[in-house]
Amino acid sequence: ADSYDPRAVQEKWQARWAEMDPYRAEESDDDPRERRYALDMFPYPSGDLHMGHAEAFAIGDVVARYWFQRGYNVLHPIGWDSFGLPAENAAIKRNEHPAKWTYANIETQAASFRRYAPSFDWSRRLHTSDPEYYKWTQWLFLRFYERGLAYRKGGQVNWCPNDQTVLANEQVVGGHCERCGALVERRTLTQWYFRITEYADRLLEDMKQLEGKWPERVLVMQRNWIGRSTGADVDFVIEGRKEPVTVFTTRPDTLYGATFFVVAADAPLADEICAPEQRAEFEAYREQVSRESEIDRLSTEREKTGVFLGRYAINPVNGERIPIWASDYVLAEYGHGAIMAVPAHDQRDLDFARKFGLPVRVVVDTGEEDPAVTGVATPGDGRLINSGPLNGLNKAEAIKKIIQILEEKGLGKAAVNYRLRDWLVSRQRFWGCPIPIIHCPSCGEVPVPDEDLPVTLPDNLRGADLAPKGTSPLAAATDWVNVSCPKCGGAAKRDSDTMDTFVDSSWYYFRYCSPDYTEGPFDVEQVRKWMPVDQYTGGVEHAILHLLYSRFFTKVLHDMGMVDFTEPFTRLLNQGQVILNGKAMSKSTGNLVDLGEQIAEHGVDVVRLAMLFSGPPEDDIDWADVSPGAMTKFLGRVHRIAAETAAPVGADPATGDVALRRVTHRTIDEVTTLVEAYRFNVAIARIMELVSATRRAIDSGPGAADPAVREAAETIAVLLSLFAPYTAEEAWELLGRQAPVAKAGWPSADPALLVEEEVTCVVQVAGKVRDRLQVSPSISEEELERLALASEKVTAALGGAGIRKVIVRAPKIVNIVPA
Ligand code: ANZ
Ligand code: ZN
Repeated sequence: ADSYDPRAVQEKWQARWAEMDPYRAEESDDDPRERRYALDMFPYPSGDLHMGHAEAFAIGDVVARYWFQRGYNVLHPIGWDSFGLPAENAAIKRNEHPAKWTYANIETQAASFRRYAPSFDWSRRLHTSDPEYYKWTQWLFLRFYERGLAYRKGGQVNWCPNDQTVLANEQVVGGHCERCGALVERRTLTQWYFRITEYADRLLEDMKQLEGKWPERVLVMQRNWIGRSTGADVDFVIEGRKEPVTVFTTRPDTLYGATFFVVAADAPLADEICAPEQRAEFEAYREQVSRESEIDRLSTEREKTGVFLGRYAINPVNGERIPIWASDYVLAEYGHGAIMAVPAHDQRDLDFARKFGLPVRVVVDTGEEDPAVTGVATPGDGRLINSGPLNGLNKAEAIKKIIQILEEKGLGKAAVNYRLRDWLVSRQRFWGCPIPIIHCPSCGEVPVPDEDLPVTLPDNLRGADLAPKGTSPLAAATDWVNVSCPKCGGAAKRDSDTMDTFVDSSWYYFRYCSPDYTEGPFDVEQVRKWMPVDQYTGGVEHAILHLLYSRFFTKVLHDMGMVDFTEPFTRLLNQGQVILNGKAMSKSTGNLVDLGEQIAEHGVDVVRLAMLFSGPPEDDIDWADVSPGAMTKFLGRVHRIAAETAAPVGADPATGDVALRRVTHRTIDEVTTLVEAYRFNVAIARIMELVSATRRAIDSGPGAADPAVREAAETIAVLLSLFAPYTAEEAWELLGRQAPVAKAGWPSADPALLVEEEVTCVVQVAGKVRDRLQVSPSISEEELERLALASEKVTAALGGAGIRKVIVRAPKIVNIVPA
């Protein structure tokens, strides 16, 4: 009887659902339902879907399906993030165009999605590599350009020698390329940037809207990435230089303790001011520094290195002459690329001072031992000493006072600094969105006119044409790159770089609101109705990059008057990873489970349920620990209950067994709360309990013809439809109901059935009834024993005798046998 095979019903329902198309979002205002937007991070089409996708999309689908059941007008779209390097690498290897590999993989994934059956509105499908989409990526680039938010500048950039392209700072992890792991080099190149730093304050400030709705750790990561520091800019005169040099410090209170000055070895300033007699040494050092990663440079563990530049700076408050050094621990691109060094109170400065024999002067008495002796800097609070007008003040008072003094004398001012840098968006690769700019020898940078968009990629390049050469492969496509200038008509060249694919993914969720719109990137009216996204589900690997960029785009669109909100994603859920045997899955080590094989073996419902039942959605799932067999059995029990249910459709449940009805309604109540709190694993456990109770009611209770059994069976089907859609649909049909179960409507719990009933428990001592307790029918044996032993009447009956044995039959009898 338990021979239900969840795989057997998949094809039947997949075809029927495709016909019914039940998950269309309704655009019309005639639809009175409240709108909800459930968004999943869209996939990159690298091969077929994998276990990670299966988990993420199962989680996102629970939320969307719950909203469908609650009667909302739900937008739950799907698309593909389809530009990117892997397609290009595959094309080079196979001597093809990247589009071929890309769109073939998209079809494979789409077919797998159809089988996996998330509640998508397929009519809104988009691909970022379609000209209909990237036309608007280019349009947005041009709007950014007009607003001064897209600009080109020369400077030091991260260069991946393997991928032969630049990388954003965000794409360098521990000094290595995020994609291929190669050691990243620094190169001086002219590149396109988005001025995200202009939004640093708002990106921080608006996080208030996300408190309690986004995972705290994501907010912390964003905050740290933006890295706001407050302090002061202080101007130091350099002997023999007209312009003073500004330094940023978070500790202007320690200004009297500055005993030397350090310039980033790779900053132009170091090169400019280096004295002739120090030049050879400096240049050798600078060469060494150019090969170091930023992480290494900032490490406090490393031994300090540097060279004296043969020049001196003047401390603006006490006129002291301090030597100027070049070192790698000061970064060219942070603050002003130069610092005042206060070795007594900053550990890196102290390490440097001790290495090169520079003086250490304590200016804040923290009560700790002399840093010059201990080698340990004292960054804490204390009383200011050796500091003229600051003497006697504490740190906060001294900071305030010195800023006031500096501002009065025009020697400095309060300042805020950010770790965040502008976003480098140009890539020297083919398979990306072309930058819609033309370079004209007479007019300079000329935007491609809107009416000429999209600038499409050439489709005649193959294999070796796409190989990385250090410049974009597009530069070599002469037919494509040579154009006439839109302004003067003269010979000009297209910009041959393409955009970082994170640009494509920064606005796709707007496009879903009106995917076929031809008048702009999106229909502002539709966006106003659907957005912000109510629930965004995806991996924590996007905690910084994608989410920060999307937040930035939204704010720019807000400033352009195109949207009326400033944060795109109201709630964020980061699912854990699917691992195996305690380790990340990986092709190269063979530690891998194939989703297709799992589905072929167990069926979609079992895979989904196993994912969702294994733990809270945020936790990692070790596939070695899950039990698909148990899920198959459970689904079999659901199926059998539906098949055996004998009360007719519409039978009045009020005439049914009250005990089972209580379990049913308690389950509805609890599952509702649990789903809303994303505790899907516990919700499934509750449904399992209801299944057991229903089984008992059929076998040894009121029987299959009781209307309460039908009520329970229908409830099981609807609740289960969030987690195991195929079996739920099949059960629904067996119960004589009309598909789709997904829109059956969420049941509501009858409050009258939620009130805990009580039963009387008889407590006996040596076979004689001594007390009667009113208890819950579901009380545990332990709890009941505790209550019985606490009874005064029992204590009196025992009369000081010990206890030999307690026999508990919850909830009705406790029998105490005295010693
Ligand atoms: C003097 C001083 C005294 C500092 C002291 C700290 C403690 P955050 O918090 O990260 O913003 N600094 C400034 N520009 C730098 C650069 N380009 N590369 C490396 N270090 C730089 O750090 C600001 C502090 O880091 C600044 O405050 C400066 O050192 C250093 F007891 O100035 B401080
Ligand atoms: Zn021109």
